Amino acid sequence: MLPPGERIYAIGDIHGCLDRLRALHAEIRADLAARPCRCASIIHLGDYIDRGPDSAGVVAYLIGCDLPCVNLMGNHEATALAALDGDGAACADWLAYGGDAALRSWGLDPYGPRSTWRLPPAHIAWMRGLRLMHRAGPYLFVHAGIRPGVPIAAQAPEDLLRIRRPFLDSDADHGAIIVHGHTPTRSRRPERHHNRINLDTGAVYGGPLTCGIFEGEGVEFLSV
Ligand SMILES: [Mn+2]
Repeated sequence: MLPPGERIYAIGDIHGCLDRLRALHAEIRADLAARPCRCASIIHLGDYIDRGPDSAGVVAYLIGCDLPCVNLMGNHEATALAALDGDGAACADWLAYGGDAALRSWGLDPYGPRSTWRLPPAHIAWMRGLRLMHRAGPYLFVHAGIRPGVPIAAQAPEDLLRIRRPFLDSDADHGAIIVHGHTPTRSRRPERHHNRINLDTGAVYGGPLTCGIFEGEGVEFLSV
Protein backbone atom coordinates (compact mmCIF):
# COMPACT_ATOMS: atom_id res chain seq x y z
CA MET A 1 0.00 0.00 0.00
CA LEU A 2 0.98 3.63 -0.29
CA PRO A 3 2.05 5.34 2.95
CA PRO A 4 -0.76 7.16 4.81
CA GLY A 5 -1.29 10.69 3.52
CA GLU A 6 0.04 9.93 0.06
CA ARG A 7 -2.13 10.03 -3.06
CA ILE A 8 -1.06 9.55 -6.68
CA TYR A 9 -3.04 10.53 -9.74
CA ALA A 10 -1.64 8.68 -12.80
CA ILE A 11 -2.75 9.80 -16.26
CA GLY A 12 -2.61 7.70 -19.44
CA ASP A 13 -1.71 8.59 -23.02
CA ILE A 14 -2.60 12.19 -23.99
CA HIS A 15 -1.50 12.42 -27.66
CA GLY A 16 -2.16 16.12 -28.19
CA CYS A 17 -5.58 16.14 -26.51
CA LEU A 18 -4.97 19.38 -24.60
CA ASP A 19 -8.65 20.07 -23.85
CA ARG A 20 -9.04 16.65 -22.20
CA LEU A 21 -5.85 17.15 -20.20
CA ARG A 22 -7.02 20.54 -18.92
CA ALA A 23 -10.40 19.05 -18.02
CA LEU A 24 -8.81 16.13 -16.16
CA HIS A 25 -6.45 18.45 -14.26
CA ALA A 26 -9.49 20.56 -13.29
CA GLU A 27 -11.16 17.41 -11.89
CA ILE A 28 -7.98 16.56 -9.98
CA ARG A 29 -7.77 20.07 -8.51
CA ALA A 30 -11.42 19.78 -7.45
CA ASP A 31 -10.74 16.37 -5.88
CA LEU A 32 -7.74 17.77 -3.99
CA ALA A 33 -9.85 20.68 -2.75
CA ALA A 34 -12.65 18.36 -1.62
CA ARG A 35 -10.33 15.73 -0.09
CA PRO A 36 -7.02 17.36 0.82
CA CYS A 37 -4.05 15.08 1.39
CA ARG A 38 -0.56 15.66 2.76
CA CYS A 39 1.36 14.40 -0.24
CA ALA A 40 -0.24 14.39 -3.68
CA SER A 41 1.46 13.86 -7.00
CA ILE A 42 0.42 13.50 -10.61
CA ILE A 43 2.24 11.03 -12.80
CA HIS A 44 1.87 11.36 -16.57
CA LEU A 45 2.62 8.04 -18.25
CA GLY A 46 4.01 9.46 -21.51
CA ASP A 47 2.91 9.87 -25.13
CA TYR A 48 2.09 13.57 -24.84
CA ILE A 49 2.50 14.19 -28.56
CA ASP A 50 1.42 12.90 -31.99
CA ARG A 51 -1.88 12.06 -33.70
CA GLY A 52 -4.08 14.51 -31.77
CA PRO A 53 -4.75 18.19 -32.37
CA ASP A 54 -2.30 20.05 -30.12
CA SER A 55 0.97 18.34 -29.19
CA ALA A 56 2.75 21.70 -28.89
CA GLY A 57 0.01 22.94 -26.56
CA VAL A 58 0.26 19.86 -24.33
CA VAL A 59 4.03 20.26 -23.94
CA ALA A 60 3.76 24.02 -23.26
CA TYR A 61 0.92 23.43 -20.79
CA LEU A 62 2.85 20.79 -18.83
CA ILE A 63 6.02 22.91 -18.74
CA GLY A 64 3.94 25.64 -17.09
CA CYS A 65 1.84 23.34 -14.88
CA ASP A 66 1.99 24.19 -11.18
CA LEU A 67 0.72 20.79 -9.99
CA PRO A 68 3.37 18.44 -8.51
CA CYS A 69 4.02 16.33 -11.62
CA VAL A 70 6.26 13.40 -12.45
CA ASN A 71 6.48 13.15 -16.25
CA LEU A 72 7.47 9.82 -17.80
CA MET A 73 8.68 9.28 -21.36
CA GLY A 74 6.59 7.54 -24.01
CA ASN A 75 7.79 5.93 -27.21
CA HIS A 76 6.42 8.88 -29.21
CA GLU A 77 8.69 11.33 -27.40
CA ALA A 78 11.66 8.94 -27.82
CA THR A 79 10.98 8.66 -31.55
CA ALA A 80 10.55 12.43 -31.95
CA LEU A 81 13.84 13.10 -30.14
CA ALA A 82 15.67 10.54 -32.31
CA ALA A 83 14.16 12.14 -35.43
CA LEU A 84 15.18 15.62 -34.31
CA ASP A 85 18.69 14.24 -33.72
CA GLY A 86 18.80 13.24 -37.40
CA ASP A 87 17.99 9.51 -37.28
CA GLY A 88 16.45 8.84 -40.71
CA ALA A 89 14.50 5.73 -39.70
CA ALA A 90 13.07 7.62 -36.72
CA CYS A 91 11.98 10.47 -39.03
CA ALA A 92 10.01 8.01 -41.16
CA ASP A 93 8.51 6.36 -38.07
CA TRP A 94 7.61 9.71 -36.53
CA LEU A 95 5.70 10.80 -39.64
CA ALA A 96 4.04 7.38 -39.99
CA TYR A 97 2.72 7.41 -36.41
CA GLY A 98 1.26 10.87 -36.05
CA GLY A 99 4.31 13.12 -36.06
CA ASP A 100 2.84 15.05 -38.98
CA ALA A 101 0.07 16.39 -36.73
CA ALA A 102 2.62 17.18 -34.03
CA LEU A 103 4.89 19.12 -36.40
CA ARG A 104 1.90 21.10 -37.69
CA SER A 105 0.97 21.98 -34.10
CA TRP A 106 4.40 23.62 -33.79
CA GLY A 107 3.70 25.54 -37.00
CA LEU A 108 6.16 23.36 -38.97
CA ASP A 109 5.80 21.60 -42.32
CA PRO A 110 6.04 17.82 -41.84
CA TYR A 111 6.94 17.35 -45.49
CA GLY A 112 9.41 20.23 -45.66
CA PRO A 113 13.16 19.77 -45.26
CA ARG A 114 14.08 18.20 -41.92
CA SER A 115 16.36 21.15 -41.22
CA THR A 116 13.18 23.22 -40.82
CA TRP A 117 11.90 20.99 -37.99
CA ARG A 118 12.92 23.44 -35.30
CA LEU A 119 10.95 22.95 -32.11
CA PRO A 120 11.28 25.43 -29.24
CA PRO A 121 14.47 24.48 -27.35
CA ALA A 122 12.55 24.46 -24.07
CA HIS A 123 10.14 21.86 -25.48
CA ILE A 124 13.00 19.63 -26.64
CA ALA A 125 14.77 20.00 -23.28
CA TRP A 126 11.55 19.04 -21.49
CA MET A 127 11.20 15.91 -23.61
CA ARG A 128 14.84 14.96 -23.01
CA GLY A 129 14.30 15.26 -19.26
CA LEU A 130 11.42 12.77 -19.12
CA ARG A 131 12.00 9.73 -16.90
CA LEU A 132 11.56 6.07 -17.83
CA MET A 133 9.87 4.88 -14.64
CA HIS A 134 8.72 5.86 -11.19
CA ARG A 135 8.36 3.56 -8.19
CA ALA A 136 5.93 4.26 -5.33
CA GLY A 137 4.81 1.72 -2.72
CA PRO A 138 3.76 -1.48 -4.52
CA TYR A 139 3.47 0.28 -7.88
CA LEU A 140 5.84 0.77 -10.80
CA PHE A 141 4.70 3.49 -13.19
CA VAL A 142 6.03 3.13 -16.74
CA HIS A 143 4.83 3.97 -20.25
CA ALA A 144 4.43 0.56 -21.93
CA GLY A 145 5.27 -2.19 -19.44
CA ILE A 146 8.18 -4.43 -18.52
CA ARG A 147 9.70 -7.62 -19.92
CA PRO A 148 8.49 -10.49 -17.71
CA GLY A 149 11.26 -12.41 -15.97
CA VAL A 150 13.79 -9.55 -16.11
CA PRO A 151 14.54 -7.68 -12.86
CA ILE A 152 13.19 -4.12 -12.91
CA ALA A 153 16.68 -2.64 -12.54
CA ALA A 154 17.81 -4.58 -15.64
CA GLN A 155 14.91 -3.64 -17.94
CA ALA A 156 15.84 -2.30 -21.38
CA PRO A 157 14.56 1.22 -22.11
CA GLU A 158 13.07 0.00 -25.41
CA ASP A 159 10.91 -2.49 -23.49
CA LEU A 160 9.78 0.13 -20.97
CA LEU A 161 8.81 2.40 -23.87
CA ARG A 162 7.34 -0.05 -26.39
CA ILE A 163 6.58 -3.55 -25.10
CA ARG A 164 3.16 -5.12 -25.73
CA ARG A 165 3.44 -8.94 -25.78
CA PRO A 166 4.60 -10.83 -23.81
CA PHE A 167 3.88 -8.28 -21.06
CA LEU A 168 0.18 -7.91 -21.83
CA ASP A 169 -0.47 -11.68 -21.72
CA SER A 170 1.71 -12.35 -18.69
CA ASP A 171 0.20 -13.67 -15.48
CA ALA A 172 3.54 -13.43 -13.68
CA ASP A 173 4.05 -11.55 -10.46
CA HIS A 174 6.48 -8.82 -11.57
CA GLY A 175 7.46 -7.81 -8.04
CA ALA A 176 5.41 -4.63 -8.45
CA ILE A 177 2.00 -3.79 -9.86
CA ILE A 178 2.83 -2.23 -13.22
CA VAL A 179 0.79 0.91 -13.98
CA HIS A 180 1.05 1.65 -17.68
CA GLY A 181 -0.47 3.06 -20.85
CA HIS A 182 0.69 2.59 -24.48
CA THR A 183 -1.85 -0.04 -25.57
CA PRO A 184 -5.35 1.47 -25.72
CA THR A 185 -7.99 -0.73 -24.10
CA ARG A 186 -10.69 -2.05 -26.44
CA SER A 187 -13.33 -1.21 -23.87
CA ARG A 188 -12.09 2.40 -23.61
CA ARG A 189 -12.19 1.85 -19.85
CA PRO A 190 -9.21 1.34 -17.57
CA GLU A 191 -8.28 -2.31 -17.04
CA ARG A 192 -7.22 -3.71 -13.71
CA HIS A 193 -5.38 -7.04 -13.51
CA HIS A 194 -3.61 -8.61 -10.54
CA ASN A 195 -0.18 -7.66 -11.89
CA ARG A 196 -0.87 -4.51 -13.97
CA ILE A 197 -3.26 -1.61 -14.51
CA ASN A 198 -3.74 -0.14 -18.00
CA LEU A 199 -4.78 3.53 -17.98
CA ASP A 200 -4.70 4.15 -21.76
CA THR A 201 -8.37 4.54 -22.61
CA GLY A 202 -7.69 5.83 -26.13
CA ALA A 203 -8.36 9.57 -25.68
CA VAL A 204 -7.09 10.28 -29.19
CA TYR A 205 -9.32 7.54 -30.65
CA GLY A 206 -12.56 8.89 -29.22
CA GLY A 207 -12.22 7.38 -25.72
CA PRO A 208 -11.86 9.39 -22.52
CA LEU A 209 -8.63 10.52 -20.87
CA THR A 210 -8.32 8.57 -17.64
CA CYS A 211 -6.42 8.84 -14.41
CA GLY A 212 -6.03 6.22 -11.72
CA ILE A 213 -6.21 7.56 -8.17
CA PHE A 214 -3.95 5.51 -5.88
CA GLU A 215 -4.32 5.88 -2.13
CA GLY A 216 -3.71 3.36 0.66
CA GLU A 217 -4.48 -0.05 -0.83
CA GLY A 218 -7.13 1.26 -3.18
CA VAL A 219 -7.38 2.43 -6.76
CA GLU A 220 -10.22 4.48 -8.22
CA PHE A 221 -10.57 5.85 -11.71
CA LEU A 222 -11.57 9.23 -13.04
CA SER A 223 -12.24 9.80 -16.76
CA VAL A 224 -13.14 12.87 -18.75
MN1 LIG B 1 2.98 4.56 -26.57
